[in-house]
Amino acid sequence: MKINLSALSLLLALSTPVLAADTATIKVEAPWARESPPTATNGAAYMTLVNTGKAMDRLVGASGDISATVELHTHLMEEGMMKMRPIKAIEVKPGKPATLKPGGLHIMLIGLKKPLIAGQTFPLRLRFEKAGEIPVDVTVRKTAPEESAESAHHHDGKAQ
Ligand SMILES: [Cu+2]
Repeated sequence: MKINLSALSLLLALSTPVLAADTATIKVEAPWARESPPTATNGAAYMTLVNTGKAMDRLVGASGDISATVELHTHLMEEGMMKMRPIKAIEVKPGKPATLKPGGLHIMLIGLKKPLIAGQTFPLRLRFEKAGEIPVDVTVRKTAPEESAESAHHHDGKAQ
């Protein structure tokens, strides 16, 4: 059987979407923040960072108008207590998504300028060492979004 290689490679080239965003090697999946009570002064944003490139990248900062300050945080066990600590960067390795989620890594929104209301979105700008600045729209939700499709079938009721 003969395969026309040049036709095949042309086909592959055509099937690759040519979008500016695709030149970035970082994909931000499902950015969300939990709804805050009206009195809350702080909030947190969560998401999954996927590195589609070949080299390690690092999230080194975030900014936005939603709060006075935006920091990268993690949770640590200290003297038997879970505590939040600012960190300088979050590593995003190829093939190993970094998951920001409640109780773990998160983007801390300190000094909220307005309450986070479910159904609304707000913009954040993520700053990566290599991929540069990536704008995202963070969706405010009452609960964490459903997990990705491959784990969804494990849930027969509500995802926790
Ligand atoms: Cu925090």
